[in-house]
Amino acid sequence: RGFFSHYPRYSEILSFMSGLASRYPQYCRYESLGRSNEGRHIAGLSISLNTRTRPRRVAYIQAAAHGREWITTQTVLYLAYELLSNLRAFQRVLQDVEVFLVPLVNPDGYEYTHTSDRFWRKNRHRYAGHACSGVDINRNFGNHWNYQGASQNLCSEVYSGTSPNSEPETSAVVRYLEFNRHRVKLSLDVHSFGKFIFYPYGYAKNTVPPTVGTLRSVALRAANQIGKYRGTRYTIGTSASILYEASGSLDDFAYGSLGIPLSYTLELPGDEFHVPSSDIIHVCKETFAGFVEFIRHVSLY
Ligand code: 0X9
Ligand code: ZN
Repeated sequence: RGFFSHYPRYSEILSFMSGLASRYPQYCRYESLGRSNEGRHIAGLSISLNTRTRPRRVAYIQAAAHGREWITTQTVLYLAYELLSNLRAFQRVLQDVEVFLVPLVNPDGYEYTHTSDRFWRKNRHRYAGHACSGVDINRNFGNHWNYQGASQNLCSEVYSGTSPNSEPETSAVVRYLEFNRHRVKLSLDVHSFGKFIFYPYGYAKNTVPPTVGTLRSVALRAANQIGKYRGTRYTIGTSASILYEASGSLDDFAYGSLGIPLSYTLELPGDEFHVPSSDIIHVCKETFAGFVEFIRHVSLY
């Protein structure tokens, strides 16, 4: 069974990641950013041309902040696999750039979608005396926290948590990004579904960031690269203007709070959250071209 023809469980994902790290020790490092509510690792992979020197810039890409968005993890693991299998071809792109991947930000939610509820979105934070559980990790970041498109009702799908950054999954990501804030030039948060590339700000309508021109043109180039594989067409804009307002998301936090110049949320294709297994490889391949295009722009900063 090929890795990209089925949806792996948490433990299979971790072995795939540590397998890559041990197969390419000079180019790839496995690390845990912290642990989830239920104690699982928030696992990261660092990919660069030389693990002994520290590249000046970082391209950060994460997936599956929402448990049910299975396809997103696969595309990020495919990126790791393809980069490492063809490192020579990507020498220029990786010049002084480290690619840092977190394919499964919400391992508890992801496992829960395999065991109990296929369409679970949030993490698995339990509250004593409450029947409802879970915080939406993509409403828990500390930028305009709980301002719009988020809820303080813990039964809501967009429950923002007790305070900004209250969740271990969120703070693992924040700790990494804050520690590396001067090196991280790209933050890509991969979600599904809808074929969108969102740039900031998503917290409110008609909030245009100063560098909107750059944000748009890089997104346009990535969308063009994605389209080359089989014609998939993405829509580019802010989530507030083309989908809905939602505050406390990673994209706004990375750009607005940390000053990371290229910050996006990708919504992968699919007619629903579940993408058939036979389509995994195609989504991985087309998205790969987009990822590489985004990473290419990191070396300009
Ligand atoms: O609602 C979300 O978190 C994202 N869509 S999803 O269907 N995958 O849940 C979109 C987030 C876009 N970014 C901002 N609104 N800031
Ligand atoms: Zn999502």
